[in-house]
Amino acid sequence: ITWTPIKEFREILFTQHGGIAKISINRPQVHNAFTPLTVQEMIEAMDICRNRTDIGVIILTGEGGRAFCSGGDQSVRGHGGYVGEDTVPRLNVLDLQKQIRSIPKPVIAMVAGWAIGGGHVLHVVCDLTIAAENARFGQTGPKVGSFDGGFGASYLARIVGQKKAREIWFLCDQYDAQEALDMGLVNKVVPLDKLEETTVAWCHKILEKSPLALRMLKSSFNAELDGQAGIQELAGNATLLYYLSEEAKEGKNAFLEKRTPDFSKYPKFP
Ligand code: 2NE
Repeated sequence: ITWTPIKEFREILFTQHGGIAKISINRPQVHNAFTPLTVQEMIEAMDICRNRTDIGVIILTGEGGRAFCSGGDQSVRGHGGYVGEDTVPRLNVLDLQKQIRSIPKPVIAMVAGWAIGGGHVLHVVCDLTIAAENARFGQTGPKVGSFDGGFGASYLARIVGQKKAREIWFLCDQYDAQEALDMGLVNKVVPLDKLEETTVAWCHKILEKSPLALRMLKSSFNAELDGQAGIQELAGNATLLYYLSEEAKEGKNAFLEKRTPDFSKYPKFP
């Protein structure tokens, strides 16, 4: 599989294969722990994916085959957050989580090795997860003086159930790929050497489908869980569809032509 660079970054790789974009954390020496810069770069890459009409699906992963992501880089954890070159403490991974959920294109976590702590939450918020047999999942928050009570707790509980989610956070145990599959935390487990090939095959299946239907479905799944923000996303898609109609265009055209709109020919569906 040939991946063509989209944009150069310092702590991530951002590449493309046809309609598939791949965002890969490139800090394998620390099991792809993220700094504020890593996250800022992922946010920018995700934004590019959102705006590029030729991109239909996004793979989120980590370089090296030994880790997807081990969470926030503890060596730059300061007073009130993770500290980058500007010395400002941040938890900008929370913005990335929201972005992954709201981008109107499927995001697939491709997990080899560790998906731990804030790295585990990143795969949780992706739409789908494909795991290699060497994948290991878990939270460490209460062990290292942290927690994610947002999507990391409530959305995790929606996926694996309340009892299991509380076990994951309270015990900080690690779970292998088969255990993750059994609890519905991942969609598929494959040998490590088949991970990318399988993920790309899933992407191609998705790319064959109607992008608007996928978009509506993603926001529909979110709407039930995300309250007013979820409804806003779903309603935004309704507006998009309405703008495509002749009926909506009649309203705009009448305004620009300084006449009364004539909606009489548009049906009042039962
Ligand atoms: C992932 C795990 C279990 C792997 O263990 P092992 O034994 O296979 O590897 P090792 O030797 O621990 O790690 C290899 C190198 O990567 C560094 C290690 O310090 C080590 O460096 P050297 O000793 O070779 O120099 N490394 C690994 N994870 C790192 C990290 N997160 N930050 C900085 N360096 C890291 C084991 O490595 C582990 O438990 N890692 C820590 C996982 C963790 O606690 N992550 C933070 C959770 S909190 C969080 O992510 C968060 C949040 O809760 C809320 C908001 C935002 C973030």
